[in-house]
Amino acid sequence: MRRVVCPGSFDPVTNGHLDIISRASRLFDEVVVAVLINKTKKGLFSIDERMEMLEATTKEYGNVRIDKWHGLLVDYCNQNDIPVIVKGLRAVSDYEYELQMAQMNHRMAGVETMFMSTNPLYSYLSSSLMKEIVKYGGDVSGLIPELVHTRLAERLQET
Ligand code: COD
Repeated sequence: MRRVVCPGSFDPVTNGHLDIISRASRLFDEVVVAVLINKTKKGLFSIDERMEMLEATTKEYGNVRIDKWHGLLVDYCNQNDIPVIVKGLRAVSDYEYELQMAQMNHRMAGVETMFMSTNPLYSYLSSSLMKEIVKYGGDVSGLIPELVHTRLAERLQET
């Protein structure tokens, strides 16, 4: 079975993430979307909330599983028999850090990283920008799923 992991913060999931996940789901037998827990960075949504939104928005792909992990990604890969990481590249600015991580992950555990170029429709998209725009009532149609928009608007009203 060809299995890959798409790691990230997903706080919250955007159509840019979903584009990468859906393309990976057509290339591999199983895609595991792993929400990486970063205890030093408080997110807007809890890990469980992020996982719930990912479950709902990736259900239609049929071969995507959602999980969470705290620690080194390569340890997750080893424990779950996953030889490949899939990452989305938006711009040259993403490249330098991603290359460094890919090389380190390969050195540590022989895990390969596959980069997918972003869909030009979403190349300027990030979870942080979505939070900022929704906070001030801007238009995010076509950039995040409707259910994420609703949850984001509710959460930002509470804060
Ligand atoms: N288009 C295409 N791809 C996108 C878009 C978009 N619009 N937006 C995001 N992506 C891609 C990102 O490039 C990334 O690949 C993925 O989607 C997740 O994005 P985010 O923003 O949710 O998550 P990040 O960037 O905060 O996640 C960073 C990781 C948690 C993946 C990274 O830090 C990591 O691998 N940490 C694991 C800890 C570890 O092993 N550290 C040692 C590394 S050597």
